[in-house]
Amino acid sequence: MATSLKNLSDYNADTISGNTSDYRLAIVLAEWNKEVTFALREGAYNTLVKHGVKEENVEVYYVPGTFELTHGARIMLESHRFDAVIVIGCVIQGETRHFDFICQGVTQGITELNANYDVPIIFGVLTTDNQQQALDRAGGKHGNKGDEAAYTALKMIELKNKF
Ligand code: DLZ
Repeated sequence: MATSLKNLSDYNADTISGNTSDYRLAIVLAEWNKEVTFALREGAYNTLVKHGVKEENVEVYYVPGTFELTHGARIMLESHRFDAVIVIGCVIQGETRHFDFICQGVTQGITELNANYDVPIIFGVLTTDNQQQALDRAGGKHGNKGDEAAYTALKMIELKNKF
């Protein structure tokens, strides 16, 4: 796999240039596979704060599983209180096709929200074959996907603020 040797959380922090102290973000988090999703939350939260977002301007909300992230994100959008929403989940392949339905459902759901609302929703969802692959991407040898989600959120707010 092309990314297997890469720390996925490498990004150029110098490219963040907006006035991040004013930014307000929601993180919506699935409690399913929480060993992984809580580690992703830490990555996202710490990266936002490291780049100047005020701690009190980052709000974290929980939903039971990744499938509920779409509705959780929609609640955040309808509140009109946030500049970006980060959704965090972890779907691990099991013995049934549930994996496919959850992945398809959340991908489609978040895509539709992104197309129809004014506020960016960042997709911090891991979809892996096993738990080790997920842990490798939640603060392990492949970095922390939560860091990337936070960076992406800042870049998208910055883009929107240019117009
Ligand atoms: C049911 C289910 C299964 C089998 N696997 C996962 C998973 O790997 N990751 C996850 O976040 N959620 C899983 N869920 C729960 C669904 O996301 C959802 O919460 C339930 O289907 C109820 O709508």
